[in-house]
Parts: sequence; C-alpha cells; structure tokens
Amino acid sequence: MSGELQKNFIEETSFPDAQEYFINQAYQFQEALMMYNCAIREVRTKLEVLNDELSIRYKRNPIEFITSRIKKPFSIVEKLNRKGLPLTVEAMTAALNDVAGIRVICSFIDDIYSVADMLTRQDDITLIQKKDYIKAPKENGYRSLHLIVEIPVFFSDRKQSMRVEVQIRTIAMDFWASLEHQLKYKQDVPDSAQIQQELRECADIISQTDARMLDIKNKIFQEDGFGSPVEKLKKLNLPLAPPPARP
Ligand code: 0O2
Repeated sequence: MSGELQKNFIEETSFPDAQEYFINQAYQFQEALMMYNCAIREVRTKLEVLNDELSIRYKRNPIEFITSRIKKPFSIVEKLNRKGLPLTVEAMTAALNDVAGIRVICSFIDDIYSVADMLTRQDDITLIQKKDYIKAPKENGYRSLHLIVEIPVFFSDRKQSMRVEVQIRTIAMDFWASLEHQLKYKQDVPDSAQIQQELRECADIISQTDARMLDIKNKIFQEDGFGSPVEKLKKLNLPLAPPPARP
C-alpha cells in the first residue's frame, strides 16, 4: 500500500478498523525494532571478540571503537518514500538493509579490510552486499567500506535471519563523514557549494594522510598484517628458542 493509499485507507476506514490497523502496525514495528536490536548485539559481540583476541595476541587493537544505531523512523519513512514503497513494517523489513547499523572505527586502512574479512569468514554470517567507497569514493569524497550481512538470531520459538549494515572506516574518514552528514541535514547553510568543495578537498587530504599513516605504521612494525612472527612472539612475552648448542 503506497503512502497516499494508506492515508486514504485510514481516512476512509471506520474508526475501529483504523484503530486496529494502527495498533497492529505499532506492535509489528516495536517487535521489528527489538529484533534489529538483538541482531546488532550479535554482530557487535563478534566484533568485540575479534578485537579482544587480537589485542591479546598482537598487543594492538585494530578497532578503535564501535557505535550502533537503529535507523530513525523519519529516515525509514524518507527511504521507503524514495524507493516508492508502502509505509509498512513488511516493506521496511523486506526492502531496507540499514535499519540496524553498526559503525566500526579503525586506526588504519588495512585494519578495515582485515576486520571485514575476519567478520565475513565466520560461518554464521552471510555477506549480502559489499560497497567499497574507499576504492571507489563517492563524488562528494565520502569514503567507507559498507557491508550488508545477515545473521541468524534465536528467539523463543524461531530462528530469524536479520540484516545489519556494517560501515567500517578510519578515524579520519569518520571525522569527515560526521561533518558532511551535518551539512546534508542542515537547511539554509550559506555558501553550501563552497563548503562542499572544501569538504571534497579535505577528503583528498584525509585519504593521503591515511595512506601515509599506514605506511609509517608498516615501517614501525615492519609488517604486512599484524606483525612479523618474531615481533608477535616478543609482544606475547614468550621466551624465544635459545640458539642451538655448539657441538
Ligand atoms: P542514516 O542517518 O545513517 O540512516 P541502498 O541502501 O543501497 O538502497 P543507500 O542508502 O544510498 O542505498 O546506501 P549506502 O550508499 O550504503 O548509504 C547508506 C548509509 O551510508 C547512509 O545512511 C549514511 O549513513 C552513509 N552514507 C552514504 N553516503 C554518504 C555520504 O555521502 N556522506 C555521509 N556522511 N554518509 C553517507 P543514511 O540513510 O543517509 O543516513
């Protein structure tokens, strides 16, 4: 049912029917949000486990911090309208992939791909879609790796596959995206074209800085991943094997 049809339906329906319809939709929406929250918890725990393991193993955290959100009702309505879909809970769960969202902030660009690989390798995670806005940035300069993953969530009487959008980016990319996002939602910004141009330039500077920071980190650790084997052992404080005794 389109937004217009839905409006007519509510206006034309007798009060008890409209009330029942509203209560039914409200209940379905509440239940759907609870399920999305549970899916966020499942994926978030997986990311936290990976980060904990890597911080013990290699004494370095690939993840700086994780945030999560349920999409705001206004944004859900706006997106359903943009896609020409009815304003129903069924349409939301069937067509929107980003109602549940997790943002993972990493220090370095290579950490983004390591975390994405480690997460999507897990056998209860299904990768539905991958958008690499780092290799192919958006026109405005936006950079981030977006994954849509599906995860089974176990409820009292059933197992439900839930979709979660995972955005992975560096601290610098996140800093940029937060400011740019504010520009998008703020009305009547004077010189917005000039600001967009400045943001584009900043995005390029940030990208070069991210690449140089990765290069410096690799020189410091002389590694191509999470450290050379000897460095790893040193960081674990395990005794290195003594040199073979002379005959
Ligand atoms: P909010 O407030 O996070 O909900 P699709 O889902 O594939 O039909 P869509 O929505 O364009 O199409 O997907 P995409 O490109 O993966 O973008 C989804 C989310 O990524 C956005 O959600 C933003 O959070 C973020 N994003 C994408 N492009 C930009 C950008 O140019 N600038 C910034 N700052 N963020 C961006 P919402 O719904 O816009 O917002």
